[in-house]
Amino acid sequence: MTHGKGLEERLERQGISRRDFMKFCTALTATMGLSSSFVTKVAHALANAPRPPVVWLAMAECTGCAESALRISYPWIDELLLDIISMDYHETIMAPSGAAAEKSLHDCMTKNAGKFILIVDGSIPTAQNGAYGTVGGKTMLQIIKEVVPKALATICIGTCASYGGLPAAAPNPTEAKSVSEVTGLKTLNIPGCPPNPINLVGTIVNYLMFGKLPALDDKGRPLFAYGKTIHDQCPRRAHFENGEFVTDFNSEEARKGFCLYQVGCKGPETYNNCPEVKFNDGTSWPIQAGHPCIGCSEPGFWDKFTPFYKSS
Ligand code: FSX
Repeated sequence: MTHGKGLEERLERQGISRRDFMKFCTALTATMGLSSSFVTKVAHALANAPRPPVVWLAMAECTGCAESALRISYPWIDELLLDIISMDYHETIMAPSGAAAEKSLHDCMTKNAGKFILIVDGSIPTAQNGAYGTVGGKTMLQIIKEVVPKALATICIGTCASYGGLPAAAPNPTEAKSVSEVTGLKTLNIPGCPPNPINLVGTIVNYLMFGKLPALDDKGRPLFAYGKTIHDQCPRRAHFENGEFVTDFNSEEARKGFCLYQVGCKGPETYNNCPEVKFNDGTSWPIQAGHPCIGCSEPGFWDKFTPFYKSS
């Protein structure tokens, strides 16, 4: 199914001009690490590519990931996201409920076996045979083991699905684990608590344009978004010498209070593109607002990075 001009017309009806749309495409192209010559191709993919079927499963989490993806950044990014994919199952936003909702999941899996993209947020409780999390009478553990092997690819959105995250923090009474830990299968991970929705859109557009998922690092994260540390991109870096960063926390800038390392900033060990893409329509991000990075997109978050306000 294609929608061509239809997407732009629908956006216009909501007051989003072609200029706004192209501005977003320019930002998205840069986020994806592509040159500006790809802007029109990105716009074309958003407006014309066939919509892949998508199943979105919510496991043990706070719903911050879905809120981040569907509600906050760019007032109309939710429309765009729902326009470029065919969301066949998402418990929070789908109209059917109860048995009809479960039938939608079953029908999508049967009709599109091996062809649908699975998005998962939240980690999987495994204690007591998965009894700490159930949906429609099945444990989350059962659902994940059933659905993941049938998908074309699994995208873990958020640190919980990617690496265990907050539900897996000590003492982890539910024995929460990541999707790849419980299935033994590789996943594409878009960590962050919450993650930035533009990295999900960039991953999907990469698939629409090139027919494959983007290149990943050794932790399953798209390199276009997680290729550099927060520190390397941080406007508060303490000190430069001969073009190279020198960890001099007694520098004038650090003394003025610019660098947040001494109050626990985990920017030097955290990979993410927050400084470039920011949150809330590009308004700000934690370090800009004066708060140290807490390492939320890294494996081992939360335990590995606490106490947050102590430098490691
Ligand atoms: Fe986890 Fe997401 Fe943090 Fe919350 O779905 S990554 S707790 S923002 O909601 O999973």
